[in-house]
Amino acid sequence: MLRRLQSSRLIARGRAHRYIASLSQVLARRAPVDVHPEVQEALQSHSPVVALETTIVTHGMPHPTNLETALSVEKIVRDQGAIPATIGIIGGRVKIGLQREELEHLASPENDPPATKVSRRDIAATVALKRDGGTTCSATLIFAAMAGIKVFATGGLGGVHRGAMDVSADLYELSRCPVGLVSAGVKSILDIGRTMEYLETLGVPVVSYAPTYDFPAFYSRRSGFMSPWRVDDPVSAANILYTQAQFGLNNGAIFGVPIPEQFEAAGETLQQAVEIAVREAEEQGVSKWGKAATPWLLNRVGELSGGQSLESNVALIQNTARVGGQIAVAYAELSK
Ligand code: PSU
Ligand code: MN
Repeated sequence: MLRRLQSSRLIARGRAHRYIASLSQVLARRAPVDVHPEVQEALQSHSPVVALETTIVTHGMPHPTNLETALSVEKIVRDQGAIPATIGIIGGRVKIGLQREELEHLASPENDPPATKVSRRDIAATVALKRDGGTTCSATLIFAAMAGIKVFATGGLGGVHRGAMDVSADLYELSRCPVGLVSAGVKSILDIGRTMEYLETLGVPVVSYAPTYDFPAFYSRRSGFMSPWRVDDPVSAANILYTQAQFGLNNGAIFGVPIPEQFEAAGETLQQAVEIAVREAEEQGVSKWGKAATPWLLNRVGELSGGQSLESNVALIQNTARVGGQIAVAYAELSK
């Protein structure tokens, strides 16, 4: 009985699932992974941990806002009673939890060669060639799942791009990493309707963490597309993740947390900038550069909006970090 209870706890804590090796297996194979001592201690004692990505640092925001934001987000996670694990790759070593100097290094605009933007496909090459890498949601989900981290907070995730056949790897990883991704929704640089349809096909629940079912659209609180589910407290969100774990459903879930209300007005202006940027990207054939599309669009929206997009971006990720911290605390409570 005790053994059965223990194994059910292991599953709920994300230790036992089929698609991704556990951290102990990976370490036993002497893969170049370093776990921050504080994160390791939290994982061992089953304390709440929140994963954070680094593409937002290397490709999503200009210096020094990228560094300031990453540090502030770590602090917000701590303020909720959880330990932040910012994930990235430095000199070919995967870091689960970055030291301050490592974060400063990734955030620096002067790295030569610059850090790569890493999704699943780029992990092995970045490690083998000893490069630096900012992990996207997709790669961050993989390392979070490996470590048994159940909650991950970010700003925006990727999705189905408009028109072109460009579907973010984030969506596939959500279908095979049992991690709750807390984000402010997807940007309207994407086709939000198709992104939602595709997530349904992949079996990934989309949950609005809001008073309405409306799925948030990053700069704006509502996209006009309805999520199938809605919660507005951390315990309900954690319960969904816990139930998925109990049933051995190895997929993740998306929690869409709308940007704070005071940024709603800016959202309308930003929407116009997004429309212009998407048109320009098509005209200039940006999609030929593959993974450059998202960073290019983010940067162009920033230019067109005179920096207003950056202010909204900082506010919304701080908000998802707060909610992510709370969900992680609630999850740890459930799996005790
Ligand atoms: N959307 C944003 N900001 C970001 C990203 C997306 O508003 O920084 C980053 C995230 O790391 C996300 C990645 O996982 O871009 C998606 O890139 P792609 O569309 O190439 O999959
Ligand atoms: Mn893409």
